[in-house]
Amino acid sequence: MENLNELYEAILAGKLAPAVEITKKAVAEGLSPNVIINDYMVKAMEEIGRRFEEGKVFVPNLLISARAMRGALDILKPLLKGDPTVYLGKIAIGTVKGDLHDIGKNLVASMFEGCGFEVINLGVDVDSDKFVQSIQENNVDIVCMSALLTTTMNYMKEVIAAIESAGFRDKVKIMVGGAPVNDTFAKVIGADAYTSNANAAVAKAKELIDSK
Ligand code: B1M
Repeated sequence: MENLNELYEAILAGKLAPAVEITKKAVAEGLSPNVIINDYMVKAMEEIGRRFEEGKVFVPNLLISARAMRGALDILKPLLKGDPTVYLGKIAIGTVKGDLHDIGKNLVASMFEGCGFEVINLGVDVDSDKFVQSIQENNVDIVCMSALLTTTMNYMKEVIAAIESAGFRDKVKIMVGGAPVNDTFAKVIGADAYTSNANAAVAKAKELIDSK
């Protein structure tokens, strides 16, 4: 069996080619994409973040680790796809204004797609108008917002206010996530749910669709 600690080390060191190669081998050996993602890839991103916080590494290190993580994740994405005949509903997802972090958001989007949701990925640095427009034009069931910065998470409240003043609050469920966000914050800003990871987001989205 492939030694996946090498995948952890490759992402931590920002080595794209080895990260991709090890992931391909792990897949060929039948390892679960969820284990590869959660036990090695996400852990490496957490560690590079910790080192950044301690001043041991710098923004370029974050960038190359993110590139290695994305490359490895691209190998796994097709495997997250589920039964194409299942349709659970439509989700618009974006990282809020001022925030460029998209690895977690894209992971959540891929899991949604894999589990039978149609996903409109609005990208990063998404303002309230764009969220409102996505509801207007695409008839979405759930709006999901992601934020990784304490300085951008508060913008989620503005998006909810904009959805309310556009008259769509009763039409959509609103979910929020990202490292600095938590359940209390979600309640305070008037979101319908907070989830801490991609698997929990899928389970909660199914629950919210059932309750509509
Ligand atoms: Co940034 N960064 N970064 N960064 N970065 C953090 C977030 C930070 C915690 C690092 C640290 O100091 N330890 C820190 C934030 C501190 C704070 O606000 N308290 C930080 C900082 C400070 C910054 C800059 C300001 C640095 C600078 O320029 N001086 C700058 C800001 C740029 C901006 O956005 N305007 C910046 C830039 C960057 C890069 C561009 C270099 C790069 C991002 C590349 C990219 O995404 N394309 C980057 C990276 C890579 C990180 C860390 C190291 C890793 C983030 C990541 O990808 N994690 C991060 C440290 C950390 O998080 N520990 C850090 C892996 C990913 C799978 O997890 O995104 O948490 P995550 O997603 C999870 C859950 O949160 C959840 O599910 C996902 C999967 O399980 N989830 C949702 C996420 N969104 C969801 C939405 C949902 C539900 C669940 O909707 C329903």
